[in-house]
Amino acid sequence: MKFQAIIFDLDGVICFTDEYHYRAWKSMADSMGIPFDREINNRLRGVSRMASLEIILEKYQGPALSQEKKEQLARQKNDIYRESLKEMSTRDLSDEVRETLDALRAMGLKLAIGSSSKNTPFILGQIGLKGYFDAVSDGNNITRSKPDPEVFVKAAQMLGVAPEKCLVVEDAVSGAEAGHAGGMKVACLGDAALNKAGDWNMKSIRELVDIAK
Ligand code: B16
Ligand code: MG
Repeated sequence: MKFQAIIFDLDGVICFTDEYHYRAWKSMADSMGIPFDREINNRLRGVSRMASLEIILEKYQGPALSQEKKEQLARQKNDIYRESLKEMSTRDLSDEVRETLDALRAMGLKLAIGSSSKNTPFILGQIGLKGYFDAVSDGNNITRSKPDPEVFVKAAQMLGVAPEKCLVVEDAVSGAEAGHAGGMKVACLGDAALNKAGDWNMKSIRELVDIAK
């Protein structure tokens, strides 16, 4: 087999919390009168909370904002986002994702999460995947966000697998760049696949079973 491990992004790959991120940022931006649309939102995929805020503030035209105010705006967004997460359940894990994960595991592959999100443990609990992965590397154990490879390099280290034996699965162009920067091959879905950012650009996550053979 080409790979020993698969490292999955979370938002936009395992579950579709990306829509909740969009709505929460939209609500924060509207409250500040900042123009924000889905095109700008695509630039936030895989990017950390504070770096996402800076991208949104590119369109802000009012008086300079203190660091404290910025942290308050990020908190405001996260509070709205967490309310949406509370509504999530095992129904938010699709059959195709669950069946693909189980098929890959049955092939003997190690499976990990590599997400920029600090909410990763909460989300995994909500969708019934707490304790499922062999390693979880997320926004709580990194200092540099995607496109820096840190989150994936740490996941590979936790698994004890060399980067060239890891396949990263991503929906964000920044995440695909992070995987490549870490010396890994990348299979893309969604926005990153449309932008042909991966070594494989998939229509369905089920394609991983053939890619990993
Ligand atoms: P949080 P991923 C990323 O998760 C999201 O794509 C990105 O939109 C978000 O800003 C980032 O997590 C941080 O999330 O505010 O929950 O810490 O795609 O890397 O799984
Ligand atoms: Mg993502």
